[in-house]
Amino acid sequence: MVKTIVVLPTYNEAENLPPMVSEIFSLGIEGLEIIVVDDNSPDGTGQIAEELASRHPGRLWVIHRQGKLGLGSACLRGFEEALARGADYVVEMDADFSHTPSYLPLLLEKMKSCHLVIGSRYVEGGRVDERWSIWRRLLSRGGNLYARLVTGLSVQDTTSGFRCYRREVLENLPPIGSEGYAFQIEMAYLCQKRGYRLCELPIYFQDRALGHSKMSLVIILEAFWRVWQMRWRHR
Ligand SMILES: Nc1nc2c(ncn2[C@@H]2O[C@H](COP(=O)(O)OP(=O)(O)OP(=O)(O)O)[C@@H](O)[C@H]2O)c(=O)[nH]1
Ligand SMILES: [Mg+2]
Repeated sequence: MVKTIVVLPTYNEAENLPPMVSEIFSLGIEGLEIIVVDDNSPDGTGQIAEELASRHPGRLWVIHRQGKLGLGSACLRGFEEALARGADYVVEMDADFSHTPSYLPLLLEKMKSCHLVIGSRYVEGGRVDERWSIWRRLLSRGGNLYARLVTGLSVQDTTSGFRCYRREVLENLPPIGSEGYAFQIEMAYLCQKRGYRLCELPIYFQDRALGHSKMSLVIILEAFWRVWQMRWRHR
């Protein structure tokens, strides 16, 4: 049986985490477990995660970090734990319902012939929330184009954080310092450089209904310079 572990990084997702967990488990995917990586959320998400862990013994694990240390390092911590728990497939997804749990079976199906599957907004059949402003659309599209031009990445959606990695891809990772969108770009770039097969699954990305976005100008600017750094570092 293939063992799949879903890594859910959380920062102030108290309202979203319980329904996310129950939707994921209700899909009935055999051998699926969840690892929540919480950064000491002031809204008590970490405590809620602990309650979920006791409600789902042996199927849900919680990692607590001391404070908001960033999405990239939260994912890396979750990946490390997933490998230690014997995962064959490691899924990364947001805990705010922008990444719809019902795509998981399709994502896993595609893994049979790929090393990394990206839930993609920019391949045919994919799209973003209709409520996105023209500016957000331009930023996301423009940022993707820029990242692809600088790195030579073949995928259309380089910044999507809805993904599944094969175990071997996450073993022996070099140090990765990126945190936000740059983290997603760098991980994809590393995979491509190492000759792994990258695939995309069209998804509809819906805006979060509850809680607040942690996206910031710092995260956007980080991606703009990091793409040059990663090209040099993983040459
Ligand atoms: N552990 C941890 N999780 C984080 C951190 N920053 C964001 N997250 C989580 O990462 C996921 C994505 O963050 P969002 O704030 O939704 O950011 P986004 O999806 O890029 O932006 P929006 O589309 O505006 O929501 C969510 O599950 C967050 O709770 C962090 O520093 N630490
Ligand atoms: Mg979000």
